[in-house]
Amino acid sequence: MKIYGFPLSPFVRKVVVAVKEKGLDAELVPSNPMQPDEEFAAASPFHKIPAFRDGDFTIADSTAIVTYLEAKYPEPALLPAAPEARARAVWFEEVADTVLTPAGSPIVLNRFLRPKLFGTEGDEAAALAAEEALTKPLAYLEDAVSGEWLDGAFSVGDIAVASVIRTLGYTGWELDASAYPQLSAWFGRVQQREGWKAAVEIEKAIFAAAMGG
Ligand SMILES: N[C@@H](CCC(=O)N[C@@H](CS)C(=O)NCC(=O)O)C(=O)O
Repeated sequence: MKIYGFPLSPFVRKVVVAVKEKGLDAELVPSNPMQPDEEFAAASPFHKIPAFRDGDFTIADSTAIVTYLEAKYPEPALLPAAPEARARAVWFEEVADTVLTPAGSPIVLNRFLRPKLFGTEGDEAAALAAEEALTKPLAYLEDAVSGEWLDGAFSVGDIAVASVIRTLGYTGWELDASAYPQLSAWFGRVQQREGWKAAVEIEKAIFAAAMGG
């Protein structure tokens, strides 16, 4: 199996963590959506990361990839069986993908990508506005944490939300434990999972290579 992408992307990390949570192995092939090579482009028609290959089968989009993994390797489950629980796992995945990520992306762009990778100046006002925009979804998630995970059993929802928080961490942004104590404790538990730790090791190796060692 191959995953195409770069692990700064929370969508890419979601897939890498899902693979490791399932005890599988996949090669993470560094792929740049702005400079797509042929192999990556064949798996991702719109050049978005992540994309995925398993033999002759290719698919793009983190949710589609996790859907494939879940169907092919059902255990351990990342989507619970009960209809309500499954819907809520997908809901938290969507909160991560469609609410948290767009709210936080100006922070990543202006405090990390522009100054550290593109060599251009970041717009700090946009980053500060994004910090403000994050407060509503983070407060929602703070109230949502129930028991050990976001909703009953550990699921793709936990992976997706934690993946966004880790991406924001690259910018120096930190989850404020005094404002979000439940969510901070939950994030600590996610980070202790073997699947997460294995994915972090892959991520570190890719970053080290990309940053020149
Ligand atoms: N819904 C997609 C979103 C993927 C996505 O937007 N990835 C970004 C990187 S975080 C990307 O490839 N951007 C480049 C582009 O849109 O051209 C998924 O879940 O995989």
